[in-house]
Amino acid sequence: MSEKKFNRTLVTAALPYANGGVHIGHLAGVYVPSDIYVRYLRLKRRDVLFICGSDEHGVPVTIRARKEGCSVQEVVDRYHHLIKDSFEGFGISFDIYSRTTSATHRQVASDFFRTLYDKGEFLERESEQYYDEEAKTFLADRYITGECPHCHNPQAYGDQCEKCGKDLSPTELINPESKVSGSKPVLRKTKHWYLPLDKHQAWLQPWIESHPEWRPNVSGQCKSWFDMGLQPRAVSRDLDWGIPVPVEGAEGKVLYVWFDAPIGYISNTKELLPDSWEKWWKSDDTRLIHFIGKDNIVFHCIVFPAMLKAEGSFILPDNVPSNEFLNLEDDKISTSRNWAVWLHEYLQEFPGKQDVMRYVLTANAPETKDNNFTWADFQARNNNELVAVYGNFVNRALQLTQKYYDGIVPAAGTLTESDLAAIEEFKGVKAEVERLLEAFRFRDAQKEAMNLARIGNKYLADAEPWKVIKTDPERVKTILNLSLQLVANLAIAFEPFLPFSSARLREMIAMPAVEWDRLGALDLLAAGTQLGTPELLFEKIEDDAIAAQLQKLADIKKQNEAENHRANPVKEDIDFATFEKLDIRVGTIRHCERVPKMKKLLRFDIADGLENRTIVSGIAQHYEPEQLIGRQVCFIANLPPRTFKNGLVSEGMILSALNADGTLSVITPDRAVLPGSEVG
Ligand code: B3M
Ligand code: ZN
Repeated sequence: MSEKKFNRTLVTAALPYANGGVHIGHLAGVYVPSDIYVRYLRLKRRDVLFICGSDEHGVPVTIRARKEGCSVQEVVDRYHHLIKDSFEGFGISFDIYSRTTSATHRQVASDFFRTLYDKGEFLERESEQYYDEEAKTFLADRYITGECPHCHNPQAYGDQCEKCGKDLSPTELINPESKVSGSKPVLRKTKHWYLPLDKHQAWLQPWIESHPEWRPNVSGQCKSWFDMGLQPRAVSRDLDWGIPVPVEGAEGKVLYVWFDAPIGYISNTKELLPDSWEKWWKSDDTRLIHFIGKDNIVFHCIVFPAMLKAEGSFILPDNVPSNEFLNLEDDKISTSRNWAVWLHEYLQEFPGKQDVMRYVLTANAPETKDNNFTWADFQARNNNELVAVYGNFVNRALQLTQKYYDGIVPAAGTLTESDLAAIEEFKGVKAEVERLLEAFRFRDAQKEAMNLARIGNKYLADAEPWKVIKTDPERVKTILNLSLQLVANLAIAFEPFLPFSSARLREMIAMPAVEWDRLGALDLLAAGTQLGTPELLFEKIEDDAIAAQLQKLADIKKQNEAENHRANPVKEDIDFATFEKLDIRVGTIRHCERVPKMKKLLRFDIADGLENRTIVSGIAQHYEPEQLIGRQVCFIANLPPRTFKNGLVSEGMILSALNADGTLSVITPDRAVLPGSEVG
């Protein structure tokens, strides 16, 4: 944080596109860290607002509507609610979660554009863009496909080739085609408004350089943009979904989604606080923090600040913490490939386990590099950390108090050296957690909180009150008093990270309020306090729950492969006479057995309507012999006999289809025919 004195903090979290649900990548990258931060600030009694909402304009939602065959309005309505509920389910504590189709936003975004327009902050430029003459519409880059000039993938998009990953512009595509009508698009002149970022570079660059505390991935990306030299950027589009460009002669044009979306932070604040929103956006003593994913860096560090500056009355962000990406089981998370753990599904499949996911995503947060989520790690962190360390300590302390003192907090006597050593160890926790949270180092901060549980666990294991109770019952009172103080500290320390568990724990220890500033205190629970009923704070996650998730992913992978499968190119043509020479027939398998010492081979005794024959086929890895006996198969009848090493002779070849995943299927007539029937 810069030395400036701030009196309030305005925290925004990137507005997710309402073109699908939200998944663990969103949660890990933006919403869990921002929620931890805001919860912490609230606990510190700082003046804070937490703003978010759905991003309901732009091409992504229109593509989704086309895919689902419904109206764009239906799409954004459906996903807005799904996303909102998912966030609520995970305890993401926004002060407002609105949408960019709200009336307030329309007005604010429109006025914002108009102000910049009136101040002469835009360039007007004509350019040539692809137009679909059949559908009578200009085409967004994503609506044009064609051959990639680099790798010759025939299905590249106008903005990117998903096969070779290269960024493209639509005019680079070979044989472009409109996704809307399938027709060949033509170039047409169109006019747009541009934000001259090149003119803004002169102040943007030193401004970002004045923030050495920003994460290196953020400043690094900005630096590479500056090195390339900023270019004017179009802020309008030819599209029929969005906020109309509020100037004369702009029919059919809407604000570019990346122009209107960040203004959503402002309009949602205004919707929440119609009378006092300006204090949050226009006073120097507000600290503005944008939590975003790494693909949004340029928009939040360069484009939006340039817009705010051009408007003239707004503050600029003080920090833009951005995470790298989270992969899922070593593969990039992708909405279109359905490669994700969807939050709404998780909430149903793991009811009451929101904190487990919050914990795992923070423990494994992609703060400095891309990271990987695996279900095995999820299970291990739950079972070995939440259950075995945190839960175990809490449970032992509460159960023993229940057993020895009917759940009433005993008074501590004189502290021993080992008590003092444990106290010494956890003294620094508050300062450390705070330092790390203020520096947006959530992963380390949570580790520090977990350390508190480790200290407690070790203390209890070393002090062994269950043994001492037989020889020195007075001493046990001190041990449990101190343990319970540690338990109460855990409820506070984990409050920003695991709010559901902290609330449950507070109920169990009869500690209604969280006083963050008392974190570290040893008199949080007064002697004589009657505790509530102890329950397990976390439960073990069994192997079958994990196996079910892995199976689900395996099914998705299989489905994707099937959808993307392209068969091998067809072989060179042959003439019909050559084909006619092939004698393909149906035979009935009379007997089938494995060939000793030949792992791959099956030996078939085939009824062929003549003298019957033996065929040896290398399909033993795909079938058990019993599965095949009695079945009919197709075989080539006029190949010369082939002798195997062990002397076996095969009189033909059984036909089968090889699947892309390596599995194999013999070809069977779909109705029984007489053995020897000819296939043609
Ligand atoms: N909707 C992009 C995204 O979901 C975009 C963020 C807008 S933040 C103003 O990644
Ligand atoms: Zn390509």
